[in-house]
Amino acid sequence: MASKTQNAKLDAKKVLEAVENQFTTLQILNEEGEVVNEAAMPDLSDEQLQELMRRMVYTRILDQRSISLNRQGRLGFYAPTAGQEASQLASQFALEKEDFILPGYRDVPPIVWHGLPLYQAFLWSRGHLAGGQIPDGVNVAIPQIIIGAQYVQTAGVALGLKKRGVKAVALTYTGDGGTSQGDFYEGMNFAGAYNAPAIFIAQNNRFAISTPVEKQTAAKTLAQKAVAAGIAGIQVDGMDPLAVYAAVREARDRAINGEGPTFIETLTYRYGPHTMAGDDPTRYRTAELDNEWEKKDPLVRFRKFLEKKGLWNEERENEVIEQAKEEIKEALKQADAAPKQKVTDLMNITYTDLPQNLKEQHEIYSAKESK
Ligand SMILES: Cc1ncc(C[n+]2csc(CCOP(=O)(O)OP(=O)(O)O)c2C)c(N)n1
Ligand SMILES: [Mg+2]
Repeated sequence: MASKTQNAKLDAKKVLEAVENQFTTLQILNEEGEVVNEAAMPDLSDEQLQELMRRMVYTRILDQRSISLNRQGRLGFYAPTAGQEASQLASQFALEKEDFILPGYRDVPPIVWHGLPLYQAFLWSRGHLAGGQIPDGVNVAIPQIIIGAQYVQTAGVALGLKKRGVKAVALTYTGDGGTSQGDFYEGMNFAGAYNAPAIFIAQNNRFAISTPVEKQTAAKTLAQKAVAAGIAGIQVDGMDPLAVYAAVREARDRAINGEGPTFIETLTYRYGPHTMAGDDPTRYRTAELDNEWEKKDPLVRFRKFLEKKGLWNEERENEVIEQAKEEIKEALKQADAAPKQKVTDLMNITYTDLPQNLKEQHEIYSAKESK
């Protein structure tokens, strides 16, 4: 590692400003659904644009249903997603089936759209082991609860893909809070050092539970954290599905061409509480801030964009809503039909050969369970 020498006194402010000024926000669609950056427009067919909108509408309904199912005690852990549809779904949309996704706890929609059956996502929410048994050919991990841990795992998966010569990437999500964790830096640094085909996304929804991002870090952008890892970094408007898609698609192209990992900060917002476990966002967020972000809504701006092109209308949207409700109902039925979880099931899926100390417990539980 060669470095140039310099004798001038360190101008700390100038050094920081030079870095910060590089990280402006990529936007393609403004809040009115107008294209403001034709040059960055991704190459998507009319059908693909409609499909992306369909997924965002569907996922908003899934979020509403999941919240009410949680309140009825029919789902377990749930972290609301409304507001983050462009960030979560346009990023997944830019991937291919052979790519891997390593999600955080809020990123259930991207793994469902990547192939995890919805009923399994419901079982995962309930803490049922069948929720974590990913079908063959579905390249997703179950959502990570430990903040940032998936960044390290992603570096490993990406390196594995590279070593096997597979033209695919590993993509992971964390939040703004996640970028304060050691694992965040370790994962990106490792992937950079090994030039592994990884895409690291930080969905900056401005809060880590109740802690605002300004209190998390002195960095003016999260995107600039890529610099220290020696990898590409970009900040995108996370309420703009086209900007998110373009950034991820380009990151994917670079990664599979051997040009290394990318870190993407998406500027977004969660409209709901942190999780359904009882935090009250009105205690740490103002109504003004909520309103400001609701005006940026990804569904609203994408709908306007598509309507102007004659690619979307109310009827189409209602069809999607009805289909979503129907499929959610079916998935719930399927989740309800899963066999009751047994202690011996947990032992059986964890070990091929039970260790001595568990053999005895296995016998005790088998006897109880067969009654
Ligand atoms: C290592 C670790 N520390 C603390 C927690 C508790 N915790 C759960 S969510 C959360 C906030 C994370 O915020 P952020 O990364 O911004 O993601 P968001 O929930 O906003 O999507 C914390 C601190 C945890 N799960 N893991
Ligand atoms: Mg956050």
